[in-house]
Amino acid sequence: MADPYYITTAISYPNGRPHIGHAYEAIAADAIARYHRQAGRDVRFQTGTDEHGLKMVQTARDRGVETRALADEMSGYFREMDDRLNISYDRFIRTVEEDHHAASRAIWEAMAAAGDLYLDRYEGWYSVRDEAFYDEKELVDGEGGAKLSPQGTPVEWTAEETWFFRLSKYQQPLLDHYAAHPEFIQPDARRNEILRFVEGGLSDLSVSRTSFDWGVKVPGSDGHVMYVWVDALTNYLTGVGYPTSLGKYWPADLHLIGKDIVRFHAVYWPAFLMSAKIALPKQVFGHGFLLNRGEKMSKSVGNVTDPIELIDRFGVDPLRYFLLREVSFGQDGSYSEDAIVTRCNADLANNLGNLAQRCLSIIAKNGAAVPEAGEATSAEEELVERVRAAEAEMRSAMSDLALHTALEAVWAASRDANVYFADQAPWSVRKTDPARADTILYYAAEAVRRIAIMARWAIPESADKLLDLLGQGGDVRNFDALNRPIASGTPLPAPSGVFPRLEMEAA
Ligand code: ME8
Repeated sequence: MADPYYITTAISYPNGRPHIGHAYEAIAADAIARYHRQAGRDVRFQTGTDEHGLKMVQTARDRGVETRALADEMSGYFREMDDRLNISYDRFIRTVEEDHHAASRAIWEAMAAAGDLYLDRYEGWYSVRDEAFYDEKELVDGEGGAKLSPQGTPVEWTAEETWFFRLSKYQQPLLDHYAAHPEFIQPDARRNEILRFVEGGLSDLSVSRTSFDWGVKVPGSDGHVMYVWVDALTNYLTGVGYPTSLGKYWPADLHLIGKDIVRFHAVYWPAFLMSAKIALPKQVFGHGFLLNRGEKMSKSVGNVTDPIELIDRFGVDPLRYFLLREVSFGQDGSYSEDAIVTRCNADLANNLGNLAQRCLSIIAKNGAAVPEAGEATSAEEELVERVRAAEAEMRSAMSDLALHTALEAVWAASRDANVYFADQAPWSVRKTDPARADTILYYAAEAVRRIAIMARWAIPESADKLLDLLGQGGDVRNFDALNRPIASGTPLPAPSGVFPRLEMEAA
């Protein structure tokens, strides 16, 4: 039986349409999910939308629509974006779904049974934009003396009767867990922030609201709905069948989220789980933010990028490749039209695409089947060695979630294969030594096959096209197929370009 691997993204607030930051997270999680599938793991991948909370209520009110109607419409756009991006989710969860409400009630009851919930009056600061409570000492001064959250969002004074969760009780258990499992929070910069925060002391957390009713009803407590983060985090359990069972996918291997919501995932969530006596996820990874030409995206600046526009303009795989290759995974990254064009033309069109095109078009004119390989010279041995080394580097980088480093290694092999091809010049060797030319073409085709398999988790559609052109069936596209070389005599279809050159838009 294959080893289970459960990966989740954050579930997005559907109070507006998705932006490129949402696309980035989906792409990164999808790449990791696909990588593990190719490596033979039994992968479960969940994403979705987080539809409760005051932000949804207020946005719907501002737009003059029902909250549910807003959620339905906007959640649909997130799902459409995922489908356009080839996100291979197993479930797209919506927190309005009945099984999710049942799971949320169950974890609530488990926390109550542990004696960790009590009624009291909450008075303090709340940011609707972040859906987060903040201690007075965390607030910063904004323009005109306005108080802002540490994320720079407006806060309002809130006073109401609510249920509290005994978060303070979990300070030491959390610190012990972080110490015993240094990999629990990654990257290290995020881990250090959380350590400092928890070491500073934890106040009990307000976990229900009475001023609105859009959410999961608190069992046995009329007028209370759960604080949106309680139900939102529980989505990870809903997806594996909780409370009926936790199934084979729990504990999750990876919660992939953005750096702004690490506190919820690395402090509140493990505390809820400890209270409910459920095993903790293995890792929370807080990726960086995407910046538009180095600047934070914001509606007021008017630089929020619609991912659908980028897909229409550049294509899905170029966009995926750019984001995965260009951003050092875990850090912030910047995108711009010229950076996308430059990176994709260099690596996709001029490098891998060029090699495949040249090699396959010569083969097409000479029998349209994978040629026979004669004896390898040191040039072939070196090429084989480099491609193998790239595989080892890719695997090692991926075990640290260094997605960009993994792709860098694969593309270094592609560059080496291009150099091999140009040096060996099979088109000219053919005039004097056709058998030697066949050997060169065989090794070049084999290199393209391997590179396509190694790149497939990042650029699935293009890699599959390359593998189609190499006559490879659907059953030989995973990493185990790297151990079996391409067979001479495999008939090949007529070649066609896989990576069109991207053009800059005329100024
Ligand atoms: O936080 N670059 O939802 P959300 C990269 N509902 N990632 C970004 C980004 C950017 N510019 N902007 C946002 C929520 N993100 C909650 C999550 S999970 C149980 C509940 C990331 O729609 C952000 O960090 O505000 C988060 O991981 C995801 O997009 C959804 O953000």
